[in-house]
Amino acid sequence: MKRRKFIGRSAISLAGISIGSGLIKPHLFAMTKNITPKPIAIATWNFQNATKMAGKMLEDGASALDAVEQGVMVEESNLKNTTVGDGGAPDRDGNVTLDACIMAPNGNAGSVVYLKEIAHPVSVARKVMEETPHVMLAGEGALQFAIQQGFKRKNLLTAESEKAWKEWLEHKKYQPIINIENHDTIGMLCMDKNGDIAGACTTSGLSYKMNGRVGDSPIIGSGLFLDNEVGGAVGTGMGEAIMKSVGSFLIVELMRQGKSPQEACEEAVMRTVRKAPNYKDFQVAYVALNKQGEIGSYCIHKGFSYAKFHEGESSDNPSPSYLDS
Ligand code: SD4
Repeated sequence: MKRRKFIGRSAISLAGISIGSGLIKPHLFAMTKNITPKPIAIATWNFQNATKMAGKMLEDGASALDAVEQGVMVEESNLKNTTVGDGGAPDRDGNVTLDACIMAPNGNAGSVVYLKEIAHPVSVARKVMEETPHVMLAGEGALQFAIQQGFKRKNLLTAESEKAWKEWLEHKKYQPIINIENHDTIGMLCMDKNGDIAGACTTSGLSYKMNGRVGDSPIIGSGLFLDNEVGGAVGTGMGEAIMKSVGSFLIVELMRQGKSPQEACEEAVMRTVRKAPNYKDFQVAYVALNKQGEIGSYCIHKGFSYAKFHEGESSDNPSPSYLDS
């Protein structure tokens, strides 16, 4: 190979394509830039109480894993939030069933699906991750495990949720509501002072879903995925659409290939838009964070935003959308 050509190739290699048989990943360059990571917490929707809790913990030196768990627990406890944790809307038969997952910087993951009567499913998911050889526990087994771990049973159906469900029973129209009152499933990503990333996602799923239905939120790769070398992504909206495109995994892999978080979120939403003829009937939204602390978000319908806590400041950040409404 001529010297000039070789130099040309080397330059491309250093820009992140390849050297010899090895692959140089773009993020490795950024990591060598001597950046001091600034802790950051982001979450789907305007859940600023949750990102504030997590962000302040991170500033005090907490790990991303502890911060993300405590952060989403704020919404699991919020009785006014009828799509997460305690007070979540029931399925069409009146059961409140919760889905949640958590991922650690080392790639470990835990998840619970169709969990009843436990107010903090994210903490049960963490126990699955840390105390069992498994990733996911479902239904009765997940409940038994939670009780063994010391979690207390509780009736999660509030009087308000029961009333709304009984009103729904009168017409039984199953229609996903786009941007339910602007608060919804919480998916959170945190980066701590070491630059390590963790994530969590927790929900009661779609209101009045079929008994037994599980959505994207507890599915590693769908509602949440991260790779501590690259970044992370979380999704919210119509879980069926997110699962069919394995949206969060897709975003992380696109970032690994060099796309910005924004470009990666846009591509993931477009996969759904291109494949689902009825995409106008539901919302799908993603928010992503890369290792350099860059954030991206995109959704089908206007109205989605993400909460952020960074350098002592809390904000709500409206997301660009594919449709104007
Ligand atoms: C689900 N993705 O169970 C969740 C619900 C949600 O906006 O995020 N709704 O499908």
